[in-house]
Amino acid sequence: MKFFMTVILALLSMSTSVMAAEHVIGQKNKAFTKKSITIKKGDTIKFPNQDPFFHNVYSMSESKSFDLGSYAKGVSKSVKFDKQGEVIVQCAIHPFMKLKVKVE
Ligand SMILES: [Cu+2]
Repeated sequence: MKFFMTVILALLSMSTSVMAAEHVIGQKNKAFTKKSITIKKGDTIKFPNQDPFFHNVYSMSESKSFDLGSYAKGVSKSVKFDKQGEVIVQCAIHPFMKLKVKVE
């Protein structure tokens, strides 16, 4: 009985990790490749820099604040969104760059 419970718990934890999706939003031509995105709690967004200069992706939103630092072309960093809410993502180098992430 205990063995079956262990198996079931293992399967449950596997299915939740499979359900968490990874999204990709690049920085190209001084803009995010999407203006807004709706994701699920636990999902991850990858932010590859596709411009031949630096970007610095960050957010000061209440439900998720982070600063990925400035990084060059070809480099990609990811953020896991573990709380529901609306997150405004910006670039510290190009203040007009804006991405709205809705975490459901
Ligand atoms: Cu930038």
